[in-house]
Amino acid sequence: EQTSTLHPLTPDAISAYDGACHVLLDNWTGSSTIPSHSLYPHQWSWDSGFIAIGQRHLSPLRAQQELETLLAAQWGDGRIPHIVFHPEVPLAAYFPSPDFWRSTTAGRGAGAGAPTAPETSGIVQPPIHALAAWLVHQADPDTSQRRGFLVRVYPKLAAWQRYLTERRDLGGHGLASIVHPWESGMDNSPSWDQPLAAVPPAAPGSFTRADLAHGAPCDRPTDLDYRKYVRLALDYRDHGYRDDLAPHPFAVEDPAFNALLIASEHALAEIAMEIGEDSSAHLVRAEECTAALRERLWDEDAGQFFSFDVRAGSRVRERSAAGLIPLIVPGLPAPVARALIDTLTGPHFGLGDITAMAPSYALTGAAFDASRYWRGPAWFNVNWLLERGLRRYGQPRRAAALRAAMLRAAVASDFTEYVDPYTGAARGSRDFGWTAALTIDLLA
Ligand code: 9WN
Repeated sequence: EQTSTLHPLTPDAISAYDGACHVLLDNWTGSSTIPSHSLYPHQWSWDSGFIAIGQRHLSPLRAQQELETLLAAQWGDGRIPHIVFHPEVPLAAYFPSPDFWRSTTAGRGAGAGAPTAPETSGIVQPPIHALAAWLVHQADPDTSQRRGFLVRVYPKLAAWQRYLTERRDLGGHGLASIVHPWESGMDNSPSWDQPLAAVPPAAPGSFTRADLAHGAPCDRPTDLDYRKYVRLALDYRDHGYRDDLAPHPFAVEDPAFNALLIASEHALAEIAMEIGEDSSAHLVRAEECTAALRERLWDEDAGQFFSFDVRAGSRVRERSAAGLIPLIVPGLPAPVARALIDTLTGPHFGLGDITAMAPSYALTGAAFDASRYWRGPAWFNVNWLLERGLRRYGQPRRAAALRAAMLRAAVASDFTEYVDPYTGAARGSRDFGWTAALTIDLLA
């Protein structure tokens, strides 16, 4: 295993690096990394992408294994499940557990090609994986080549992206739809309130939440949110997770999900070139998706992207930070990039002025709540993406300030899951995987 060279470090940076390494070592299970020992004791899909991006500086081999373990649970139709369950963890430790998803039970996941092992969920999360694989390769090309890393993961990543651009194009305009709020990774974002309004909640008391044993109720989604999450997941499960059969009462085109899809399509093109495959189809798809993103989700008056509710046929005019994440997409027209940066640094998100890290939802939004999960708190993965976007679109000073703020907040909060955007106070679980991993990436 090779450790990559880091920039000269100040004492603060050394302590940040040291603390983050401990979290990653402690959360490593032998083949992948859990987000948290308390709240999330299994492997999560987009967490593993962010974790691999940080882990590549510490152990490129483990970073490769992180992604390989996730991809070993890929379904026949190409989907990467949002959770890969560890068999030795008691069922009661996390809800919904494998007996809820029933991916390996005949007639449930089988129609969509779920593997016979391991147990997984049946929904997905944002497609950061090809981008992560490319960054992991670049950290140590020798180990990657020796292990045939890119050659092995490329067809799987290509099938994953194809699943999203083909089977999940539910709106028919060239964007992938999410069919469950958990698929966005931003579970209780106010952007899902409208599309969820007509979803009938599951009966109260028909399931037991495990999260409230570890998290403060005011930091977590509400019971009503959970009852709707359960209803949607059960309906999908009972249609064998088949996108051609499931009614998908919740179908939303999310700008962050699609921005990561585009960034990953560009990464796939790089990977294809590196291993001598044809990259042109990836570049064409990236361009088509970028055009669709702009046509369908860009709102010039608001200066940001909004989600599109496919069932209602209308935009959801909620200012989520998801609508700024397209800043990671290459080739945005200058006025679009400029407007996104203005929105990020203006009164709605307040970056660099009111807030040190961007909130997950506008400070000015009617649903803003500084504590409740994706309805206001600042998250490290979102801010890591924004930091990349600021650098991409010519804002190195703003990017450096955000980087410094993230490092301070990560260390002061013991690598917490999310923070109050006004005070930086820690929220959610501590020693959180991607917070530690992205700290290491920012220091590298
Ligand atoms: C449901 C693991 C995951 C993250 C998500 C975050 C949270 C799960 C939950 O934890 O979601 O998937 O139980 O709340 O919202 O982004 O991937 O860290």
